[in-house]
Amino acid sequence: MTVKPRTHSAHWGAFSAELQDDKLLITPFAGDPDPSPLLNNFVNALRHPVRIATPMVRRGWLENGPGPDDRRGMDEYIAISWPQAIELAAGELSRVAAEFGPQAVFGGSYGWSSAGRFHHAQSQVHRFLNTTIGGYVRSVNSYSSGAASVILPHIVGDMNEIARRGVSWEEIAEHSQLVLSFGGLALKNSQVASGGLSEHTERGFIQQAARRGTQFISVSPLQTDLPQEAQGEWLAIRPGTDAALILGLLHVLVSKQWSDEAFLARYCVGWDKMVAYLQGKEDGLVRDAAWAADICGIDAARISALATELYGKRVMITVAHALQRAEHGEQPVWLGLVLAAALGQPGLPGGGYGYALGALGHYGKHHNQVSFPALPQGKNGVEAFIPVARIADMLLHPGEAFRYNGQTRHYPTVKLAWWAGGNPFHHHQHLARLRQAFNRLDTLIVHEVAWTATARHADIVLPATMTLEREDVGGAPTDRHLFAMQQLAEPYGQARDDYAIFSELAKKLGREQAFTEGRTARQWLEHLYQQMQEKCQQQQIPVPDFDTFWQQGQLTLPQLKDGGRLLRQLRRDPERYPLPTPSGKIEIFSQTIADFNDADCPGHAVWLTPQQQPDAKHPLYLIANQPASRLHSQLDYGQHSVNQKRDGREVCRMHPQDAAPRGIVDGDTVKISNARGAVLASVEISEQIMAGVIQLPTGAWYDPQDPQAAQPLCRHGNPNVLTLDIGTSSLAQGCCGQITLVEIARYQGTPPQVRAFEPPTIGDRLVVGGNRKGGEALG
Ligand code: PGD
Repeated sequence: MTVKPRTHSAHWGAFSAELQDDKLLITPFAGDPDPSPLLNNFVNALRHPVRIATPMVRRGWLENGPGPDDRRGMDEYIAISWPQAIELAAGELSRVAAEFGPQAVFGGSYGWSSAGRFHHAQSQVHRFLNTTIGGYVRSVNSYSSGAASVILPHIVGDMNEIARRGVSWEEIAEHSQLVLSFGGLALKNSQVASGGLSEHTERGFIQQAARRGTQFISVSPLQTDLPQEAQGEWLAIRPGTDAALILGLLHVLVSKQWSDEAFLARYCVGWDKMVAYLQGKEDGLVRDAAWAADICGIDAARISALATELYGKRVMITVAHALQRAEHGEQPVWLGLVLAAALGQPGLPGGGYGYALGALGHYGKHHNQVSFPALPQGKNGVEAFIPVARIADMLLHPGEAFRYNGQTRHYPTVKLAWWAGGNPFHHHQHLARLRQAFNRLDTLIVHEVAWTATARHADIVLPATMTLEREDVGGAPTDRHLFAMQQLAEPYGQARDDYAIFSELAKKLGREQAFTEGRTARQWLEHLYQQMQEKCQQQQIPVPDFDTFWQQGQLTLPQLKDGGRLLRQLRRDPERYPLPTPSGKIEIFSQTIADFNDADCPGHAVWLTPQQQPDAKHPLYLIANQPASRLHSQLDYGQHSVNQKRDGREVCRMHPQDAAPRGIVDGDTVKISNARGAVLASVEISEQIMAGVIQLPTGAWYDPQDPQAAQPLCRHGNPNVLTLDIGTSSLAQGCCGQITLVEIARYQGTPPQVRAFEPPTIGDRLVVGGNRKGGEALG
């Protein structure tokens, strides 16, 4: 089949795609100065055998009916028709809603799905559940910034303003003298942005800044977290100890009287309490450079020298998302801001604090004057929610109390979970525990493009189209280009768009009009576009009509250059532009947080020793960070991702000093293990990682050799087998997926074959029996 070039967009870049004799050819958007190699993950994806071709139902669920079942994750599936699937799924939703109410349905459905704004799967799930059964148990915050999104509103008033709308790259390239980056600025992270990213400009700006003389210092266990273009310095730090380092730096500034007392008095509250803590006024423990050195592994002289380098310069402090995906992850986020304040930098051109700069392609960009609207989600009548990473706790401990942002709440009792556009067996921690948690459900319904581990745990699997098989509009508030995502290929097998699936289900439930409002998918695109067009007209921004936009394939929107405005305005006039914090100032001490009385997040930033400490059994840190070869787990079977694996396995990195005593050499298959399980990976020996640390990126599809084992072995290299499923603190309850502790050994014998991309067993016989309603419907 041959199809002429069509415009399209992904979270990792805009492109045009064409089919030549069934071969997919991708050409990056001509305006992108540094296109992402992730585009190559599309070339073999459309007709890959791991795609899901028809609706499926898990045999155990069909035979025994809804209910807890340990066979999830290892059962076979039965292919069913769409009418059967719609009947089963709608029937089960009705049963649960009638017996237990919508508060027994979990519809958080966390996940990035695809770039199109209309077919955004999570919004579709929410709208469907709101308009059909009146609501669902939702989740709040994200796996990306679980801790930061709760702490930042308390201390600076607004997360968006300090992150997405923070100081721009343009300003940094022009003004910053020193960029001190905790967690680095790796381009593998800024190559993606939810909704789309048409211009990858980070490399260029870093290059431009370095040429002008900006000094870059990256504090990280991994040298590769700072792009070569920065020509910067790598300060290797023990994982999870940045808070201690920053306290040590603050102590030096205070003792040398280099802290900007005028700034601290006028624009901040609580500096006196921080100084008392640094000096150990209450507990006798002085948090000086020597104290910090013992914890973070950077020697005291270097910490003092770093403070000297910072003093008197235009300094930009950045703290990566990764740092707060760890025990007490709130603390480095808070301390990064305190350090910038102590240096008197917030609000100066190219100075201050950029939370998560470089962690995603959104940050450091300008904002569109008008954005493309989201699909309206309707009203959720259920009050219960969980912090997103507490999913397993909720399912394992219904009714139990938990702390969140100063409140004591209780986990709801959930019977049915509906997931579209996410992969919990990629994004969650301690996967054996997650499996136990999902096994408690009556029913798990999943819409997926391909047989991910999440789909393999589902009771009803509904095959979804992938982005290239449908129409949508791609765009983000930080991307000046809006793209018509034109359909390139027919859906795989019987796959349907999430919207089509939900429309059919809503019809079955007698709520079609409420869900669809009488619109086809194309009519929704036109409707949403018209809403944007009206807003543009109000602001005298010329935009073409929908048909012209669709034909042109793209549109350029005007942008506001107002990055960093929150702190710039505060600095200009704190009375006129107070921060949206209780004091109107930067809260170095927060009375609100102090009054929560949670020992694991007191009223000012502190160093708290994590419960995970290296010991004889697990002497090495494992960093489970974002992958370079794909977005999360998406298209792990794609060409580019597969090409970076070795023997089909994910590659981990370790230092020669750790490899030699274990007899490990480059290219070996290794087993990385701890009390929660083990994973196999291929090893690369590298001096770009500090000794005592192993790095294994996330995103290799979970491929357990023994799915039922309490400590499973993943043949493919998914590090979330090993990570710990606890909250960052009682304040935010963010995920702690970034760091854990492990041992590593050479794999003895012939390693088992990776089977992650083979579909599960599909049964050829429909066995209808037991006591279930669904089976009767199929009979
Ligand atoms: P993705 O792989 O993007 O991961 O977690 P997330 O669940 O978002 O999953 C998206 C899924 O949606 C894919 O399986 C894809 O096939 C499917 N999909 C794509 N398009 C569609 C569609 O149109 N319809 C449907 N129905 N499905 C679709 C990411 C999460 O992981 C995030 S954001 C972060 S930041 C966390 N990072 C870490 C980490 O650093 N370390 C650890 N250990 N763990 C993490 N987990 C988190």
